[in-house]
Amino acid sequence: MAPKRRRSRKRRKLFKRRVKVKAVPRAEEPGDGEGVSPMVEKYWLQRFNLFSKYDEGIKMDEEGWFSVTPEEIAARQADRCFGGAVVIDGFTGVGGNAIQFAAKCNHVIAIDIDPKKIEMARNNASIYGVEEYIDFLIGDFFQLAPFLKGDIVFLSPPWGGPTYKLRSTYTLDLLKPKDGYSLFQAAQNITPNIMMYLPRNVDLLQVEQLSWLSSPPLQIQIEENVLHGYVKGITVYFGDIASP
Ligand code: MGP
Ligand code: SAH
Repeated sequence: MAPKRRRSRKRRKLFKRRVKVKAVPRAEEPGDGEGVSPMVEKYWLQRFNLFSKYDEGIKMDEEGWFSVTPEEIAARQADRCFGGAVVIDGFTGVGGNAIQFAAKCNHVIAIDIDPKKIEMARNNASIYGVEEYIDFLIGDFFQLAPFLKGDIVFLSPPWGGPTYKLRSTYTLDLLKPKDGYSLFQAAQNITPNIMMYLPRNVDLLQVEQLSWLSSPPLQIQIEENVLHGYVKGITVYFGDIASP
């Protein structure tokens, strides 16, 4: 069994709440002929945690497999929606987050630079019966941001692939295609209500500094996302959607 990940006392202090997420129990058998690559197999084994309706025709590509937000985590993030909220999902991927937002918020604007991801996200949203609540846009979030209006911006950009975890600390300049500060500024011009899904080894002091880019500083909440007893990622909430 893999060793539990341990946090320093300093990191523990930065977390206001630890949210446990119940995993979907399912017997797992590796390699059922679906032809997944060795790199993807580890994620395929977790497929029902990623999409509980995986067997109903969910479509994924390699980046989708290692980047999608597990369904129970995405559902928790979507709980931050408030009445009538329009959510902008700036990095939609295969739709893990957009689907859960569509189920709980008023409307979703789902953006991805890769047309194939948007095609897959649309297919996956239809399996969950929520595609009518989503506007899908193919484009670069940074170019589109000045023209977007919404109540919440959700940011789950590329972290540079699964090797993100090889570093002891993941700094915000490593986010793709632009650093975390540029990303945050682009979102802040739309709304102060921002959610960021970040690596579990992210530099939490840098994350806190993002809230200081506003005057007065934005309210901030940092949450660990735990699945099967393991920390999968960290969600940071800014503005009115952060719990005090
Ligand atoms: P992981 O660390 O690659 O997987 O990703 P796991 O199963 O924890 O592997 P282990 O070997 O560390 O035990 C954990 C989670 O992070 C994934 O389920 C995704 O939700 C998220 N994630 C990983 N990557 C590489 C990305 C990324 O590039 N972008 C986004 N938005 N999320 C990612
Ligand atoms: N939250 C998603 C996963 C996002 S992965 C899910 O749960 O499925 C990150 C996505 O960002 C990738 O699909 C990639 O194509 C997209 N991306 C990369 N650069 C982008 C940009 N400049 N604008 C919009 N999307 C971008």
